[in-house]
This record gives sequence, structure tokens and C-alpha cells, in this order.
Amino acid sequence: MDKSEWIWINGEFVAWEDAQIHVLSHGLHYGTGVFEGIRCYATDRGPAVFRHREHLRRLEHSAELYYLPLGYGLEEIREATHELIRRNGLESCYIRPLAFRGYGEMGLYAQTAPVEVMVAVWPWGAYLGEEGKRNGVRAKVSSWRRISPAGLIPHAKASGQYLNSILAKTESAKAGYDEAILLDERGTVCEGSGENIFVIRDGEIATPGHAASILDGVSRRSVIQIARDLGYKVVDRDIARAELYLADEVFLCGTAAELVPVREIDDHDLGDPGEITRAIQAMFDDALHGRAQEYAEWLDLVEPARRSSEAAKPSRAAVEAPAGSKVSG
Ligand code: PPE
Repeated sequence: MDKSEWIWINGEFVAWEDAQIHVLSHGLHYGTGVFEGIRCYATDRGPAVFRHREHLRRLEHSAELYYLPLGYGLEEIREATHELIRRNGLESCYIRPLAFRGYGEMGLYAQTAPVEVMVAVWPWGAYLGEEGKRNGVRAKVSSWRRISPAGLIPHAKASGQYLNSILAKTESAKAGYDEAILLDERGTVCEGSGENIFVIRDGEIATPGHAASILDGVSRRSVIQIARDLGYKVVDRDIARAELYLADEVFLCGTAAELVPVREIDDHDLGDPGEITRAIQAMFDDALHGRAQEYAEWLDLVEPARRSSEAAKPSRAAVEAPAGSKVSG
């Protein structure tokens, strides 16, 4: 991965190499963490974070669902992230906030294990590739079903839950496909391993609803609004597996992947990206990069530092911390 210089941990900016944790950290053993994936784009008005507060609100919801006290307000995390982007001198980047149970107590009810909060930013290109965005990807319906609300919490973006996505992604990659599509426990269409899904048939755009075990994607919500603003009919409904194969167009959307057309599913050819997918993709791209005035409010501008000499300097604590130590406070 591409490195940057600074990482924010528990209120401090530390050097990338020094952002380390103990091997007995709770989250490493049990997956007790919640995280976000956010992107910052270079715009005419400077770096801008796409729907920053919506992502941080979901982080707060994920933490609430797993009984993790965050310890930092969303505005604090938001401002730290702005400062982190400035200190790293990045115009565009991927943003990964994570809150996890740290070192201090083992066992399943480890209420005294501290909740650590960190944010990292680094340059990360389109997750399924630029070529995938242009010409579409090949997907495979996974033999692994998406986690069910009977056992976990599809609405939460929690670290341990991603073992499910990793199984699906690994299976599809080893079989030579670009991405996996997961069904929910009922056998109806749910989502990609890291993206929500849209299926277009006879001019109607359908996407699985909240009860279909989806993650409530920020890109999904944005795409629904854009599609409706463009005059398309969007419905939230159950989608049968066969509809994937019979669809006129299918696309995936997520923060890391952005909007990606699907050109083939289980060796059923859907053809080149269709007209509706193209229209929504173009507008979504404009919104992300600050070229669409009507969606300007979705961008959280990273203002230049008030005094540039101050912003460039690391905090005293970060400089004085010995390599490998965890800075808290
Ligand atoms: N479903 C899942 C399971 C998922 O992980 C994501 C995001 C989405 C839907 C789309 O949500 P949103 O980004 O809010 O539109 N996946 C994140 C992590 C991917 C990764 O590989 O790591 C992301 O896209 O950042």
C-alpha cells in the first residue's frame, strides 16, 4: 500500500511507522472493532471529503450496536481527519477511521479493555480498477451467504464481520472473477463483497432494501438520489437471483470501488455498460469531484491551515514518543 507520513491515534499525530499496537489487543483476537471507509477528492475548492458526517454517523451507529464507547465526538474525529489530510499534504486519499478494543483484558466481556480510536489516510486508487469502472467487471454469485441478522448485525460496519466478505471475495478471485455478489440468508440478492448493488430491468432501477441484510451504504443513498434527480424510477425491493442474469444493466457502488458497471455474472453476458448506468456514473463522478453544483453540500472542504507553520509541525508528544510505543491521551 501507499504510505503517508502521519496517523492519528487517540488524539495524537504519530509517524506512520510508529502507529503500532500490542499483540494482545482485543480487536486482533475477536474482531471487536468498527470502521469506516471514506474518500477525499481533489476539487477546484481544494481537497474535499465526500459525505464525511454521514460516514462518521455510521461509525457512531456501528459503535453503538457493538457497545463500544467511542470516547471522541464526531466533530473531534472530523477535525482530526482534516488536520491529518493537511499534515500529510494530500489532495485526494482514502480515509480509514477505526475504533477497536485494545490491550488490557481478554475474554468476551472485556469492558476494561480500552477503546482505541485511529484515523489513517493514504492514496488508494479505484478498488476494482479504472478499467473496471470504464468497461465493467465480471462477478460471481458467492456460495457464501451474507451474514444474517440472526447472528450478526448487517447494519454495522464491524471488523469481525468482514471475514464473511473476505471468504466471498477470495472465492470469486480464486475462480478468476473480479468481484463476488452475496445473497442473503433467504437466497435473495444482497450486495457485493464491499459494494451495494443496483439491478436495472425495463427502465426500473431496483436495489435491495434494509431488511435484505445490506450495509446502509453512503454511495447507495447518493446514487438513489442522483438517479431520481435524473428522472429514473428507483425502487427498494427484493431481487431474485435470476434477475441478475436477466438484467439489462447491473452496477455496484461503494466508497472504495466508486460506481462500477457489471458486464458478466456467473458467465451470463450483460454486455457493455448501459446507458442508465453511464448516466448515473457520470453524475456520481461529478458529485465526488465537486463538478456538480447541485450536490456541493455533500462535500466537506478541508480548509487550508490557519497558520501554515503550525500545521506542518508534529505535536510534541508524537515527536517524543519512542518508536513502537503507543501514544495515548
Ligand atoms: N457493503 C459492504 C459490505 C461494504 O463494505 C461497503 C463499503 C458498502 C456496502 C458500500 O458502502 P459505502 O462505502 O458507504 O457506499 N466498503 C468499504 C470497505 C471496502 C474495503 O475493501 O475495505 C469501502 O468501500 O470503503
